[in-house]
Order: sequence, then structure tokens, then C-alpha cells
Amino acid sequence: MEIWDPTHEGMPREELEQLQLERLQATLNRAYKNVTCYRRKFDELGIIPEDVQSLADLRRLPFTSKEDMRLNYPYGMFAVPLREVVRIHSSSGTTGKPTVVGYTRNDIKTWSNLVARFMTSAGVTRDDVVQITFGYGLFTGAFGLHYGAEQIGASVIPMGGGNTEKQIMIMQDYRTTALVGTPSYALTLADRMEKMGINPRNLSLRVGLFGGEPWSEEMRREIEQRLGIIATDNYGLSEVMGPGVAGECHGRCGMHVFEDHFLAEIINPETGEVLPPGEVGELVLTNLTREALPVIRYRTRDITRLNYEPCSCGRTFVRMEKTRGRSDDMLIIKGVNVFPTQIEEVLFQIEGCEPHYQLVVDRIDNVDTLEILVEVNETIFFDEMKKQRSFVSQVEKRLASMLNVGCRVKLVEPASIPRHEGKAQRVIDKRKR
Ligand code: DLL
Repeated sequence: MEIWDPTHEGMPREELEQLQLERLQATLNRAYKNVTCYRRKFDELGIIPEDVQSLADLRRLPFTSKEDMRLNYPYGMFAVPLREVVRIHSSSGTTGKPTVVGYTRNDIKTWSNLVARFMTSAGVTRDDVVQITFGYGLFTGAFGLHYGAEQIGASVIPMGGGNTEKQIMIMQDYRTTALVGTPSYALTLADRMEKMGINPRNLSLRVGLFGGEPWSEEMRREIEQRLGIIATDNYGLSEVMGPGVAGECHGRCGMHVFEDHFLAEIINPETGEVLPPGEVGELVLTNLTREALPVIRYRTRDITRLNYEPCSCGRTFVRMEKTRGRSDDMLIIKGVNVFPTQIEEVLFQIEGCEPHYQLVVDRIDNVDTLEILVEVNETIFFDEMKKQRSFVSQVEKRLASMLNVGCRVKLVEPASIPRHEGKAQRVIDKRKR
């Protein structure tokens, strides 16, 4: 199997570490000089970038979190003036304000090459026809994979999200060979093909590049068997880059973290202590080459494990296991990140709603569903159906526009959501991983 960038992807560990240290020092200097948040954090700890003389010194540096992004909304974490930023994306914040991420022209180039790495290791070449089913927009998924596939020279079909029957028609007529999207959407496509009487094995499809949400090995087997393709996993997050942080090689035994661009650590999410190699904990990532938004020790909240054993593919980069969950309460619904606190914020603003609610997440026919039970006070008349319906639809609209994902709202009587030791149980996730 081809390697996109053999010089870097197969770099001997010692050389790689030297490169990482040089890049880390340059990044720290730029962040300290240009980003007030970092200068303040470093000053508080009495550290200057020059104190970092080895990779082991990384652990002396402060963490960055979504909260830092929120406090510096929208552009406060940028290390370059806005005129050098050529692209802006965003991701859900823990409350109303999303996280804003920017890219310089060089960042876009780097990003495209990183995506090209995992697409190449999945076997995508310039002969492929790549259909992108992620939504184009502020989400990094579609543009990330789009630019990576173009970089390889493949023919890209920028379908965008939804419109399942049209996706299938295009897939048939344009002879799509590589499918890009969330793993759950791959199963939606399989279901619809079945209903339409289309045998996926009669299509040209041969490989799938899936990511943006957690999925299990069972789900991989189901996708592969039903669509007759090889299904590969890739991982990333907007705050650090978007897709292109890590991706599987053909061995499919963990995702190689592109360590020449990102430093990976595993910490105990409770104490922040760095854990020894091989232990399960929260992944923390540091950008090594990003110009517009270099993040230092970003707490991804994703729980995983790093494997430093050499891989048979020849890449020297560490492999991360499939994520095992999160150390915060973020949910991923239809590939969209949702925080319960975002919902709370909307409910607080609506007269008649109490800030007591419960989210019931399920997966029906391979599609995620979100139902929100909302306690209302006596000002809402349960006996006036028409008024109640219009109230519900107003709440649903407000929530959908904030969350970027549709939901069903059900009003319930005051104090009817069970409290445990005074706390409500906010989330019931019925999906099996
Ligand atoms: O989901 C970037 C992405 C797009 C990656 C397309 C791969 C493909 P965000 O919207 O910021 O960015 O969400 C990031 O999604 O912290 C994980 O919790 C989750 N996530 C992303 N990829 C995977 C994966 C994009 N392969 C958050 N497996 C991350 C498990 C994933 N979780």
C-alpha cells in the first residue's frame, strides 16, 4: 500500500523526536508572543518558552480547554492577524457560543496533506471517485476530506449531507469508488439501498473513509458486509485541525497519530497527571505546525490508549485505539457535537420552561434520534392542545437552530424528571456502541 509522505510517516523515532522538539519550541514562541491567553497562563506559572528544552518538559505547560476557546471567542486564540486567515470553521461549544477555528494558506496546505495521508493509506488514488456525504459548512469534515482527496488527485463529488436517494443515484451513475461520511450514515445508505432493491455489490464502491463520531468494530463489520467495502476509521477535532489528526493504515490496528504535526499525551482526566505509555486515559494534543491557531496541550476529552509498538505498515507514528468514551458530557448525535448545557441555555430563555430536562438519545434504523423531555411550570396549559403544540414547535425550532440537529420535545409536569440526590439525570443514551 502506498504511503503519501514516506519521509515523515516512516521517520526513525529519534529523528522524529528531534523534529517535534524543534517544532514545539517554535510553536511555543509564537503562541507566547501572539496569544494573550497563553502569555498569561505561562506567566502565572512562571514559565517562558525557552524553559522547554526537551519533550519531557511539555508536562510543565498548562492545558488548553474548550472553556479557553469560549472565553476568547471569537478570534482571541488566533496567533496571526485576521488578514492572514483564509478559512474559518467552528465546532460546538459547551454553551451558546461555538468554538471558532482559523487556517492560514499554509495551514490549509498542511491540512490537505494530512488528510491525503490517511486517504492514501486507505488505498485512495487519483483513479478514485470520492463522494463526500458530510455537510459542507462550518463543520470541518466535508472541506477537510474534500481538499485531501483533491490533493491526491481523485475526482471529488461534493454531495454534502442528506438526500439519501439522490446520493445513491449519483453513486450508481457517477461510479463512486470511495465513500466519505459518518459510519452511521453508511448504514443509512445500506438500509435505503436495500429498500430500493439495489445491490451495493453491483456498484463501483470499494472503500469507505469514516469518522466524526465513535463507532465499534461490530459496526465496521456490518458496514463492510452490507456495502461490500473496506471501512476505515479516521479521527480529528476542529480545535486541533479537523479530520487529519490520525488515521488507520491498511492493517487497521489503531489510528496513526500524525506525530510530526501533533504531540500526543495521555492523562488521568481527574488529576491531569501524565500516564505512562499504554495506559487508558484522556488524549491531550499539541499542535506543532499550525500557524493560525496553535493549541497547546488541548484536552480533547476523548478517552483512548496509545500503542508505541512498531506497526507492520512501516509507519513509525504511535497508534491510538478507537475512543472509549469521553471525560465530559458531550454527545455526538448524527455526527454533530451536542452539550447538555447548550440545551439548558436555550430553555432558560423560554418563558414557561424549567431548567429541568432529560435527553433521550437513541438510534432507530441506524439514524440517531434526540428526544428532549422538558419540565414546564403552571403557566403552560396542558389542557389546551393547540397552544401546547405551537409552544412545543417553538421550543423545537429554537433548540434545532442552536444545536444544528433536529430534536423532538416532550413537555412534562414539574418535578416529574427523577432527581438523584438532588441532581437530575440529564442524559439517557440508548445507543449501543
Ligand atoms: O468531527 C472532525 C472530523 C470530521 C474527524 C470528519 C473525522 C472525520 P469536531 O466536530 O470538532 O471534529 O468533533 C470532534 O468528534 O473530539 C471525538 O469525540 C469525535 N470524533 C471524531 N472522529 C472520531 C472517530 C470532527 N473516528 C470530536 N472516532 C472528537 C471517535 C471521533 N470519535
